[in-house]
Amino acid sequence: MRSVRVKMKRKSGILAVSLLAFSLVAGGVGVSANEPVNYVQNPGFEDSNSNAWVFQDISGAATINGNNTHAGSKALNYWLGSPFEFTVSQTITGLPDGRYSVSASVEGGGGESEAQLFAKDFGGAELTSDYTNTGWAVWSQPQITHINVVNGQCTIGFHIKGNSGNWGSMDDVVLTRIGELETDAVPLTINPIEVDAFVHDVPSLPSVIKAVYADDQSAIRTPVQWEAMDSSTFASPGTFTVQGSAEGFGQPVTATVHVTYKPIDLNGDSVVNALDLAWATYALHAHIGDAKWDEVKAADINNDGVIDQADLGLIVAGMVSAP
Ligand SMILES: [Ca+2]
Ligand SMILES: [Ca+2]
Ligand SMILES: [Ca+2]
Repeated sequence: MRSVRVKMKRKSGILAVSLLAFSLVAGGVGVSANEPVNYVQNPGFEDSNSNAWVFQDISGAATINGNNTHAGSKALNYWLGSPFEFTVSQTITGLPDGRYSVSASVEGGGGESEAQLFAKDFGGAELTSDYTNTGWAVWSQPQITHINVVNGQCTIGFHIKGNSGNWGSMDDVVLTRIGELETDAVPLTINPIEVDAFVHDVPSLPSVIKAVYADDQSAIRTPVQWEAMDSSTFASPGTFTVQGSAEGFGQPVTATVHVTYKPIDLNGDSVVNALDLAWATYALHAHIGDAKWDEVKAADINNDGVIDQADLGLIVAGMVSAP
């Protein structure tokens, strides 16, 4: 009897502390006591009939069920035997202005084209934490900590673009207020932008670039305008750089373009030899506009619209230098 009484006392003590934390935040003081408020509804997916989470999932890959839970008896799980894409999100309103953090526990087999925790619609550019699952029950905690809420709301969720057979799960989503709005600019790093192009083809530069926060590795994506490229810069093999300006960045961004001839292994057997030369010789004198051009254009190694001695010469050069 005594132990029961002690337990009840302790429980009511915890309740009192969390109510205090809630009333302080709700009152606009912005100070949380020991237990920060988690603003997410149904954060551990324990209620599978909850309307709190909105599914945009045409393929039906995602479900709340009892597989692979991080805590409790349910989690958000996904699997499909064909390529799929879905978003599961929740819009939270009534948030006091301030800086917030969102995190979740995730695991899975990996291999997705995209696996993201995201935060958006809070008055700033969408933020993502792009994560990689590394195995069954190997839980990791992606986190986004630069959510500066200025409009009283935030939409958080997961976006998964999966390949056939990909699977994973998410659980224990936490959105907490971690401080006042950030006033100082936080440095962002733009990952090197590398672009490959064949000679004479206009290099395809990205229209949006990704910039990453050093501390939590979360990222924003922002449109970029590139300076015009003179066609002479990609008329021969080599490397050159292009400058661009990205929204919200004081300094220019740089893309490095690697220009190469087209592959000389024409029959795709990983060896450059007389068979490839014969292939190109068969197509000799063909030029752009010919009926069979699409069929033979791979032999236009220097990509100038005609198959001639220059292309044969490049293949021979590759044969000579082959091990
Ligand atoms: Ca759970
Ligand atoms: Ca070959
Ligand atoms: Ca050519």
